[in-house]
Amino acid sequence: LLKFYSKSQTEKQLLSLFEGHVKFSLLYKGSLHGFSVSDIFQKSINQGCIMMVGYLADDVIVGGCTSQWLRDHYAAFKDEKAFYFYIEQSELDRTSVKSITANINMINFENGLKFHLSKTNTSKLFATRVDLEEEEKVLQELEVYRVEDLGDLLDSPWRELYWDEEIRDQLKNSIINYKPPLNLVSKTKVLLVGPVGAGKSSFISSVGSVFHGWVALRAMFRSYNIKTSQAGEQNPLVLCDMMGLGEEDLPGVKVNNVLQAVKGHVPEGYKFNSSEAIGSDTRGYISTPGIANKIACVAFVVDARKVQTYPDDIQEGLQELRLKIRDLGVPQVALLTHIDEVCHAVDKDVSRVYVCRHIQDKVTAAGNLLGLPVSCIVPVRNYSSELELDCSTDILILNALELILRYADLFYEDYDFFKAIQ
Ligand SMILES: Nc1nc2c(ncn2[C@@H]2O[C@H](COP(=O)(O)OP(=O)(O)OP(=O)(O)O)[C@@H](O)[C@H]2O)c(=O)[nH]1
Ligand SMILES: [Mg+2]
Repeated sequence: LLKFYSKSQTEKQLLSLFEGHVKFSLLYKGSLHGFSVSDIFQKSINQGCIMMVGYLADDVIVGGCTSQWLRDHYAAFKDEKAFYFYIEQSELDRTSVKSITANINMINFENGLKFHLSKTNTSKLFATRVDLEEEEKVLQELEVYRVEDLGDLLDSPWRELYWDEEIRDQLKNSIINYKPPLNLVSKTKVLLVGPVGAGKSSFISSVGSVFHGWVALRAMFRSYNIKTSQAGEQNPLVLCDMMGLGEEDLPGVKVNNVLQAVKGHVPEGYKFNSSEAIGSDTRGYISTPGIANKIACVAFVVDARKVQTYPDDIQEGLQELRLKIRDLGVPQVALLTHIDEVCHAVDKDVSRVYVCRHIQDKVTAAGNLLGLPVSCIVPVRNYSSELELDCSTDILILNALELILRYADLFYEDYDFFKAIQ
């Protein structure tokens, strides 16, 4: 904001114009982008709620807000949330309006405030305070902001996590240095299970990305060793990918075949076929799996967008799996994916994940769906289309791995006990 105003004071006043928590993102600044009205339109269209802030001489600020930008430049439209405001001698004055009129030369907040282009000099913008019966005045600066509603954000996070690079590196190191407990196995096997398209394979490739490995994924039972250094050293953590659970008539893996994999019967590279039941006549079938073949932790992967609406057969399949896997003594956790697609604020900044009320609800819903306590469920954002790594995204992925490994260790620690009772 302009130099002659202390930024915090003006910003506070502007924030106070709105009822809930909001955040401003600058879309347009006259001195930067030029004072052309068509540029303002172009930059502001389809951005949701927009606030214009104009600076006149003598420290006077005039501005207005609309809850949606016009699709048609030549339209008058109703806007229940629109208002205009003046700040003069540090006093803020806000007036609600019911409608806005705009064309290529002007934007009119009812009969209060009017922004317009001079007919003679198109490189200048003007504002008129019509309600004060003032003549038009030249704008020294004009800023347009997108106003983001943070109303769904909690004041403090419901789960504490720190988001700096040091923490990320610590988490990374703790996973690089991980060793399975009790020298029972050299590798800890984790199986990802969940509906088709939930993000199982993406999670494995995201882990690969965090460690700068390279992971290619195919639709078969495959285990992925994560390379944790450029030298190609392999981590004792092995993530096993498989076909997703199918909905209704869609092809997908059946509950019994998942259990076969958990028990360690399914050979590496097995190509799932939704109609075939895995059994002793399956090629490469491991009839007497040792502890090294067995899965030490099952990580359910569910899509945050669908967690409350999965069809009955998926819900039943997940419940059945949970009970049967529990009886095998295999610990279970869950990853909630696609969180960026249920919360705009989280899409912009993943570190907001634990202040988003919406995502907290989804985690609770995932707990109900799977019959797991909320403490074993973590939200993650997979690297899907992004090319750049992001520290907070890394932290969530590493945090999920840490949870998985903590539970996998319990499998080995309790192994003798479960072997004895089976
Ligand atoms: N935006 C977003 N997209 C995701 C996320 N996770 C996965 N995706 C996308 O969702 C689609 C499905 O992801 P996959 O990883 O193939 O899902 P899957 O669980 O392996 O699916 P199947 O192997 O078919 O059972 C892909 O297009 C991914 O790019 C996420 O956290 N955020
Ligand atoms: Mg997959």
